[in-house]
Amino acid sequence: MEFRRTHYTSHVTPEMNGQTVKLAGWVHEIRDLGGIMFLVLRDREGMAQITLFKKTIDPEVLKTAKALSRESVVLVEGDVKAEAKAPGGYELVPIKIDLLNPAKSPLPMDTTGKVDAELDTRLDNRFMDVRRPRTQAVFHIRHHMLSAVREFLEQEGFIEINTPKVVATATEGGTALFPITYFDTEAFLNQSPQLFKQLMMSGGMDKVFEIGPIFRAEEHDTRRHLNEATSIDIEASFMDHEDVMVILENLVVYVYEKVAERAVPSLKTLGIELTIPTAPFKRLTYDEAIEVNNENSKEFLEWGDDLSTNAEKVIGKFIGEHYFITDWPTEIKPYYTQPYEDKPTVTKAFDMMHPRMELSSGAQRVHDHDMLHKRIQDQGLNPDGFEFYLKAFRYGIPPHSGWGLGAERLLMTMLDVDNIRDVVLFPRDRKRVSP
Ligand code: AMO
Repeated sequence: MEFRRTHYTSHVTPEMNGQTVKLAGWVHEIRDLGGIMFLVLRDREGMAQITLFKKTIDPEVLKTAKALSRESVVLVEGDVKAEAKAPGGYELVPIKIDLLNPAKSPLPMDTTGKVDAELDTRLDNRFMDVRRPRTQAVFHIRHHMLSAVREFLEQEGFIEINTPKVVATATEGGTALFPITYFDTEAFLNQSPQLFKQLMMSGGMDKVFEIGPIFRAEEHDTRRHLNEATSIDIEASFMDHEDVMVILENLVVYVYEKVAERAVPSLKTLGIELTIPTAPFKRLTYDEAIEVNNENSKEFLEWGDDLSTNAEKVIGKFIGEHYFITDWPTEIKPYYTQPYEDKPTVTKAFDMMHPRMELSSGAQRVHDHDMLHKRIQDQGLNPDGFEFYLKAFRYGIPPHSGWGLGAERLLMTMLDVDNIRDVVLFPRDRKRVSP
C-alpha cells in the first residue's frame, strides 16, 4: 500500500477542481445521511470533506467507508470538486479509500471539540488531545514564538549555547532543587543556566542565549507554575541592565509581530486577534510599584517585601500593559545582581511584567570577584560550592547583564490562556510526571 508523503497532495485548493488527488489523514467525523455520506478528513493543514454519493459510488469504496471508525488513518484518492459550503471550499469525491491503520472505539476523548474534556483527561491522552485543532494551534504558535525568538536574538548578534541540566550546585538560592543520583554522588537538576551563561562572558562569547528546561522543586499548585519550565535566557558583556531591558522589550514586540504575521490560521482557530505591545515599556521603580499597590490594595507592603501575587495583579491592573519594575531592594534579589555603587541597598535588577504576571527577571551582574564571594556568603550560601563559578571572575570577566524569560508565561499571556499546563505538551507539576 502506497502511503509515502511524496505520493499525495497535502494542500488542496478549490482551484484544483476536476483534478484527481490523494489525501492522507485521520477520520475526524463520519456523517451518514441516507443517500449521502460525509467523511471529514483531518490533517495538519486542516479539514477536508469527502463526499460519497451512494447511488454513484463504487460499492467497494462505500463498504470501506462504512466500516471506518473515527480517528482511523486513511488514504483517500478522489476528484476535487469546488464546493463553497465545504471546509476549504472543496470536497473530494472518492475513487479509492485505503485504511492505513484503524482506531479502536470508544476513543479516550473527543477530538472534534463537541464534547468538553477535563484538563486531566486531555493531559493523560495528550497524543489525542493534540489532534484537536485548538490544541494543535497552540503548539504551532509556540513553534512560531520560539523561532521568532531565535531569529531576533541572532539578528542582535547572540549565539545559541546549550548548558548542562545536571549540576552540582543551586543557582537560584531560595528555590528548591530536585536531587538526583549521579553514579555514587548526589547531583541536581538545574534551576537556571545562570552560572553557565555568566561563565561564557568570561569566555569572551559576549552575547549568548539558551532556550532550555529549568527545574524548580517548589510544591506550588498554581496556574502559572511548572516544575519543569522552558526558559529563554540571554547574557551579554559590556551591557548594563538598561541595555538588556531594551533587548527584552524589543524581543517581546518582535515575537508578537511575527506570530501575528506567520500563525494566521492558528490564531483564527483560537479566535484570537493579537494586540501587539508597543516599546518602550513603562518603567516603574520598585518604590513606585509599592506605592501603586498600597494606594490600590488592602494588602499593605513595606519596603523590602517581595511583591505578592495579589500585588502583581493590583499593579498590573493599574498599568494595563507590559511594564518593568526596576531598582529592587538588594536583599530580595539573588547574589549575582549588581547593587548601585552609590546606594548598595538597591540593586540593578528588574522584572518584566505582563498585567497578569511576571514574565522575566534580569539584572546587571556582579563582576567583581570579592564582592560576588561576599554576596554569596551574605545570602547564607557556601562559596566553596561556587568555586567553579568564582574562578572565572579572577581572570578577567567583563561587566555583563542578562535576563531569563519564561517561554510558557510569554505564550500563555499572549494567547490569554488561563492555565500554564495548556501551553506545554507534557507538563510536569506536583501531581504529574507522566506522560
Ligand atoms: P527567575 O527565577 O525569575 O530568574 O526565572 C525567570 C523566569 O522564568 C519563568 N519561571 C517559571 N515559569 C513557570 N514555572 C516556574 N516554576 C518558573 N520559574 C521561573 C518566569 C520567570 O520570570 N537566573 C534568573 C534569570 C536572570 O537573571 O537571568 C532566573 O532564573 O517567567
